[in-house]
Amino acid sequence: MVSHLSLPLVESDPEVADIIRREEERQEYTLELIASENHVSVAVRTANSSVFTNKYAEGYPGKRYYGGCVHMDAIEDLARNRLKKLFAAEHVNVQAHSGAQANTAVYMAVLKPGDTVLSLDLAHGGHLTHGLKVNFSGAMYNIVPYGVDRETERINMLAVRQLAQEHKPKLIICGASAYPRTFDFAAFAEIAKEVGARLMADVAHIAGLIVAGLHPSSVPHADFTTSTTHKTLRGPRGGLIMCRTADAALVDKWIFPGTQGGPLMHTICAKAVAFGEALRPEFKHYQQQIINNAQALAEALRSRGYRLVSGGTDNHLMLVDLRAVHPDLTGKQAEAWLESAGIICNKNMIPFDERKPTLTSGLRLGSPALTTRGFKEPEMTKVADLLHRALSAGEDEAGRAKVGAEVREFCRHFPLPHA
Ligand code: DSN
Repeated sequence: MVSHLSLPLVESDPEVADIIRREEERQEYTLELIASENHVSVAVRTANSSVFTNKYAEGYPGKRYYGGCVHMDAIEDLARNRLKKLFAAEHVNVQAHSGAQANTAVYMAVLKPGDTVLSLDLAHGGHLTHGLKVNFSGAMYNIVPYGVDRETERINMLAVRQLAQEHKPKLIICGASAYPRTFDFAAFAEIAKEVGARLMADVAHIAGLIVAGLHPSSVPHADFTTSTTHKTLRGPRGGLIMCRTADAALVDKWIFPGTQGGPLMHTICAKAVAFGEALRPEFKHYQQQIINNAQALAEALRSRGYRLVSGGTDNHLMLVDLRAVHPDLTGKQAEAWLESAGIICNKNMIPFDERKPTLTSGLRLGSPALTTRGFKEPEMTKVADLLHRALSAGEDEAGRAKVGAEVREFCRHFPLPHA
């Protein structure tokens, strides 16, 4: 493959250039099934590596702490306006360096140490910043977790309401990193209202689907919506917050100066480009294809005997319970075997998993990245076949290598976005 590195980097630092070239090659010739990853456009990548990386711009447009911010203001305003339009949001903040930073700012805005927070258990699909003990959120706040129903493996809103009434949380968090079903944001908002809690929706995984109208939006219901920008939204690695005008000053204050210093202006520049792409009609088609592809992959896996948590998926991801086909195989071992065959995914707990988080009984698979490279339903069926064959080869290294060669050839027909 042709590398896309610029000559100055190749000449000035061949060691780094070589590592980048190898990563380009890895991405080009492997099947990316990590649900939270994607391949950005060349336009997004160009903006992300622009001269905006040279500039300090602490503060907000029109109120900066440094001179020379005229173009910083222009780009941040453009990013903010495009984002407002995408989600019909009253107020947005595009400075959060990441999803974790976005969540931190919201917690600082509405909580005091020791306050009670109701959030989805990480072991049932939640996120570490939603209250894991070893994360600041779990160390700082009194976390009451809700889980999924054992039978349906879906969030049971009656159970959420009961917990909320019992524990009277200050903040309710909805959103997940491994939940294949639709969130009922309106029901969460109703519960929050009943118990006097604020509501935060972390839509990092499903942001692109929301923009396309393929998942209900959290924005009319939640006090705060946080997200990353690099998953289904297909922008640069970063975060954002959306809220109502009444909370705008509070949110902005807790991003800067509350929890961050100088914004990453090159990332904000790339966010502006990504938001511009998401405003185009083709973005809706892309999101619809993500869902179609997830369903095709789910169906092909089911027909090969795999059990999917909750029986399937409404969105871009699925959780595969490996035990139905490979009772002794851990997610950890499966992830490693698949990687050796060029299929990249992550081990994941399934609800009520009896194995440790470092082993797990499941895999999380997502369709956004493969959809970006042009895969449609027939290709997803082939992905399921390759995946099943690699796992069935198991210890047989030669068998996995054979699948790996097919994966490489397959990828050659679907090149990544290039200049
Ligand atoms: N690590 C991300 C994911 O994979 O879902 C969430 O932050």
